[in-house]
Amino acid sequence: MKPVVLVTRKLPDAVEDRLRRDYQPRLNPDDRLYASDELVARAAGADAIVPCHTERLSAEVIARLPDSIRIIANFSVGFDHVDLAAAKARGIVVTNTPEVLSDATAELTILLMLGAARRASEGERLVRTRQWRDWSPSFMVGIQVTGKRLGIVGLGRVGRVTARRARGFDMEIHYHDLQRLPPEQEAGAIFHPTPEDLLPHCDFLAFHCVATPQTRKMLNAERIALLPDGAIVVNASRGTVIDDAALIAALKSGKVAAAGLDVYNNEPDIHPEYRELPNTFLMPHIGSATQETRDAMGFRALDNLDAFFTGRAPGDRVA
Ligand code: 8YV
Repeated sequence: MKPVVLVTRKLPDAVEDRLRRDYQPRLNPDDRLYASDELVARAAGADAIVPCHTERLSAEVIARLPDSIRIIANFSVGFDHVDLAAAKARGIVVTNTPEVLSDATAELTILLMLGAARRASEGERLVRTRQWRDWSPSFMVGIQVTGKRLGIVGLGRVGRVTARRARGFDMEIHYHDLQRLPPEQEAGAIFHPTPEDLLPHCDFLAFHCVATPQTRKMLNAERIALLPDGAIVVNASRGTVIDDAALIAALKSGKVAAAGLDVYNNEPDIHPEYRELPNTFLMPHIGSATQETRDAMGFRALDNLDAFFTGRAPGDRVA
């Protein structure tokens, strides 16, 4: 008997084809968002769940899952939406999809840097709303990216690709991580043992760290004060790393010249002031949203399922 797999969202066609071939999938062709009760009900009799970050698998939800569920194979690299301790306590294996989305997410990070620095939102709005009337040497002057210092919080898989791309703009790379990386991974990036050490060196600051209680509100008012005046902040990791009130105050005062954001606290109901500010460049959590990457994420989640159900260790086990 093929294992029964509850798939919470509509996945790419090629991924769903493979699911139909190898499993008994419960698909979501209308891509509706399942509330917890519905998710638990749909999991009845299933062997596995393939969720996205849009499903919160809290301890309370995990406690209500049927005993038949043996693995949660996430369609995401982030797993902050899953209570790993609760899953572990119930003997449920949890996996994620690392590596395959590093290029796409790093691309988006570069877009955030360029979009924020070169005032892309303002410029686009001017053209679209027919308010672009003339040109002058002082019109829409932004901040140049080339040759600036980029500070990266979390020089992991995505952070290292961002660093590589940023070197194409002759940027000097600084980073903070829990520990110093080996030289081949640093590739010349300058290590700072604490965020406080890193921040004064950041003309641009990019977050690529994991959302944990330790990184929650990592960018707060005290730390923003350590940035050079007119720094640019970008975030394609998780919204929780930013204290929204503090960043918004800094965007208003000009301490932070601009922000490029793809992720937010409380998505999609984000802090409303981000929308009002002229110096924000805002994307709707699309870091991994390319055809190639979404296919690869799905295949990676299925590789993990395949391994689990054929008695091998899934490559991307996180719990
Ligand atoms: C996805 C992401 O949009 O993988 C992640 O952690 O944030 C993005 O790639 C999403 O999580 C898919 O579930």
